[in-house]
Amino acid sequence: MDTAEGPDTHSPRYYGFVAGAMAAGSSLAFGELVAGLSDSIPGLVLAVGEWIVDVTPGDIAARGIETAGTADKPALLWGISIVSLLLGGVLGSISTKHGKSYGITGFALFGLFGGFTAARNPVSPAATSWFWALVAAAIGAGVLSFLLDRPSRPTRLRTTLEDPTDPRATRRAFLAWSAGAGAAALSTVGIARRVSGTSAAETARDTITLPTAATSTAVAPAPAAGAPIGAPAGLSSYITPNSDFYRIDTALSIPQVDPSTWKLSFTGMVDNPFEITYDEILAMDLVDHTITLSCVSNEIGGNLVGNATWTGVPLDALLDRAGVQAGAGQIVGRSRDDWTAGFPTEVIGDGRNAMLAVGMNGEPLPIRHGFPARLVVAGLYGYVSAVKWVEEVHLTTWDGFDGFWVPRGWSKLGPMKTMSRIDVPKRNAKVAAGLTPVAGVAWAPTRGISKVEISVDDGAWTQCELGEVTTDESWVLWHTGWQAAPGRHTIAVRAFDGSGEEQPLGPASPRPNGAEGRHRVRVDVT
Ligand SMILES: Nc1nc2c(c(=O)[nH]1)N[C@H]1C(S)=C(S)[C@@H](COP(=O)(O)O)O[C@H]1N2
Ligand SMILES: [Mo]
Repeated sequence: MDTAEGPDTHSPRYYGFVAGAMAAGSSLAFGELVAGLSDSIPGLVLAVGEWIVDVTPGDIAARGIETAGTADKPALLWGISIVSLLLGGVLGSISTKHGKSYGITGFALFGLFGGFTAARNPVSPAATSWFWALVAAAIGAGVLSFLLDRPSRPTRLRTTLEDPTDPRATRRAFLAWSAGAGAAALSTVGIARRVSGTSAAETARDTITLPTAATSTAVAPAPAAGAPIGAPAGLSSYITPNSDFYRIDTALSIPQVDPSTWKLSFTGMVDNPFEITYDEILAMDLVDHTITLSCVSNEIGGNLVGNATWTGVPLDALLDRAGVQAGAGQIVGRSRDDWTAGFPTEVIGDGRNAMLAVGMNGEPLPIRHGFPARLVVAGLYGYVSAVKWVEEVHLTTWDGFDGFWVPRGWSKLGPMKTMSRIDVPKRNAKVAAGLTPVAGVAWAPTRGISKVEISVDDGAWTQCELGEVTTDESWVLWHTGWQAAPGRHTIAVRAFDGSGEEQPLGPASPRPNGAEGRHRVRVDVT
C-alpha cells in the first residue's frame, strides 16, 4: 500500500498526479512554442480541436461550430487543455503505483494521437507534424520521469531510518520542482503567443494598397448613407464596419496566407486550367459591390449578417478565361484550410454579382475574413458560397461533390431568404411613453426589399421609411415612429422582397436552409 508517513499527509498518488499534469503541461507548452515559431505547424491542442470539429456529427457541430462563431472555440481549446492535464495526472498517479513505464507508454500514445491529428492539418507537411508531436510527447515523458524521481528518493531514505530528512522538506522540494515545471510551461506558452503575434500574412497585408475599382455599386460614402431620415441611434450602420462584421468558419486557428506565394487555381471541368497570383488579380479591372452576407445559421433577430462593400474581380471574367465545359453544374471553392462550398454554375451570368473579393470596405480583406482572397456571391448564404482563404475554384457536376456542410445535414442549395430585424428598441427595453423610434434592417439579396412594416400587439401593419440603396444585393435600413402607450407591448416586423412577396412565416429553424419567421421584440413602456 502507498501510504505517506509523518506530517506529509499527501499520498504518492497525489504527487504522481501533480507530476503527470505538469508533464502534460510541459508537453503541450512545447507544442505551442513550435507552433508559434512556424506559420504552418499547428499546436497540439489546436490539432486535436480540429480533429474534433471534423469528426463531430453535423447537428452537434452545427450548434457548436457554425452558429457559435468565435465564442465556442476558446471553450473547446480550453477543454482539450484541461482534459490533457487531467489525463497526464492520471498517468502520473498510475506510474507511482505501477511503475514509470506506464506513464512513458501513456505519453507515447499521446504523441501518436497528437501526431495523427496534427498530420491531418492540410496546411502542414505531415512528416514535420509527426516529428514535433513525438518530440513534445518525449518532453512530457521526460518531465514526468524527472518529477517522479523527486519524492521517491526521500521516501526510500526514510525507510532506511538513516536519514532524518523531514518529509515536509521533500514535499516542498517536490512542489517546488512541479511549480517550476508549471511555470516553465506557462511562460513557454506566453512566449509562443508573442512570437506567433504577427504572421507573414499580417505583415504583408499591412503593406498592401488596393487599386481603386473601375466599377461600383457602392453608395457614396456620405456619413448617413443608407439611413432613413431621422433614424435613431442603435440602428445598424448601412455598411457594417469590418471590426463589427460577424465571423463564422470552422477554422480554430485563422489561416495565415502569404499573398506573395498564394495562388488561386481553376481546375476540373474547364478547357484551360490556370493559376492566378495576387498581383495578377490586383492588375485586373477591379469592381466594388455592396453585398449583404448572411450565415444560414442566423437566428431570427440574430447578428450573423452584415453588409460590406467588397472589392475584387467578377468571377465570370475568371471563369471565361478557364473555359467552363458544358455539363459542369457546380462551382466548388476550396480554402487553404480545406473547407469547401459549392453552388450551381447557373448563378454566374444570371445578373447577380459573384466575385473573387480581395477588399472589404476599402481595405485589403481582413485576415479573419479570408485574406488574401475569398468568394462572395450575392443572394447565397455563406456556407454554400463565401469561401475564405480560397485557393481553388473547381468545376464539377452538380452531383459530383458536396460542400463541407452538406453531408452534415444542411441543404445543398442555399438561397438567402427574405428577413427583417428590429434593432431599436432592444428586447426588453424600457421605453418612455410617447413617440418612439422603431428601426432595423431588412434584406433579400438579390431580390431587394420593396416594403417593411411593423405591427404592435398584433394590430394593424404600419409601413416604414426605407433608407437609400443602390443595389438589391444589399440590406435596407428602415425606420418609423410609434406612439407608445404605457404597458407591455410586442413589436413585430415583416419585409416584402422586390417581387412583392412577404418574408416566409415559417416557423423554421436555421437547419437545414435558413430560419423563417418574424422578429418580435417585447418592450416596457412607462
Ligand atoms: N474557409 C472557410 N470559409 C468559409 C467558412 C469556413 O468555415 N471556412 N464558413 C462560411 C460561412 S458558413 C459563412 S456564413 C461565411 C462567413 O464569412 P465571414 O466570417 O467573413 O462573415 O464564410 C464562409 N466561408
Ligand atoms: Mo454560415
